[in-house]
Amino acid sequence: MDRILEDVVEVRSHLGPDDERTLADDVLDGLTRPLKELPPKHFYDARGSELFDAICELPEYYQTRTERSILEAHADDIVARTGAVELVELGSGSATKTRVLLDAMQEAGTLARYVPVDVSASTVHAVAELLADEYAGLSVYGLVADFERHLEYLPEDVGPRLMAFLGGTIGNFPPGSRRRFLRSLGKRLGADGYLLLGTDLVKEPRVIEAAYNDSAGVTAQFNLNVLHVLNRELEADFDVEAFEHVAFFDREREWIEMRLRAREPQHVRVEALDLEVDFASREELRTEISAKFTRERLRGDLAAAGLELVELFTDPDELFALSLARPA
Ligand code: AVJ
Repeated sequence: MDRILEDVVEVRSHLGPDDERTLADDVLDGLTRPLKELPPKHFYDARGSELFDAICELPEYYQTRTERSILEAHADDIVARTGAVELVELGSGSATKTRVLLDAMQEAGTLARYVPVDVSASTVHAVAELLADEYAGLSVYGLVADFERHLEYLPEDVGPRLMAFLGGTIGNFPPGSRRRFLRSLGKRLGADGYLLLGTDLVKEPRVIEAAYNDSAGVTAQFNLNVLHVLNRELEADFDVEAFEHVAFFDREREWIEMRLRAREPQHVRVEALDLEVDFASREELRTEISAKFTRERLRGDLAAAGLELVELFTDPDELFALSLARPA
């Protein structure tokens, strides 16, 4: 690292030995239920993150590029309204969208600090150094942490905070924990902070389903990759080829479900857990829900979390939304 950067970049890690247990606990809980289930966060090993990046480039997967276009159109407005001096970004990942906001803050002359939060230490270090180098005078406080459990480690705000939770990842939370999580974000906004929340919107099911059943089969690989994660991390012996990718829009709940369906009966051993799991023919394992929102649902969820919807930005086709909210 540059000598100069050492003064402006600080990275703290709050992941401990307990965090390795979450995969084991999730697998033990999830695979012994009558309706088998795994939380989507285990998709993202190195290969899974690569596959997700590839998904974002797919013609059918409109979310990423639409969210970016909304940000580009409204970043100045967002910065002007919030007076934000710092950007806290949950699940920072690759910094393309981050730059749009940081550019607007720099132009407004308010940019002071960037706080990326991610479970991947290498991601946080890389993005911290890159951006501290790119933006003169920017101080970076990186947090290697699980934003579902470690928000208490966020530093005190240094002025009006903009907390960004982009990409539509809030859709992975089932309705109850979604509201609980939003409430926990609200508590970390500081005195005059705002939340910037990205959500996919309800639309024609055909369009939504195509985004999770792409013709190149990348989403299928992404879904199946979680079985490779279990094979490697927990010494399981899933025959990955024996499962197929399933994704459909549940019209009543207004969410996408991704599942892995056993093509024929399967017996799986998870060595590290001393666990044996059986799948009947065509039995499904749910691997993700991805909720789609209406304005009413957004307003309702935010209100239930003690937040007031200040402005909702969307694209001309109303595919995706960026909500700006503050404590009510
Ligand atoms: C990262 C949770 C927003 O739900 O669209 C993409 C993950 N899953 N394709 C989404 C995902 C299948 C994505 N999120």
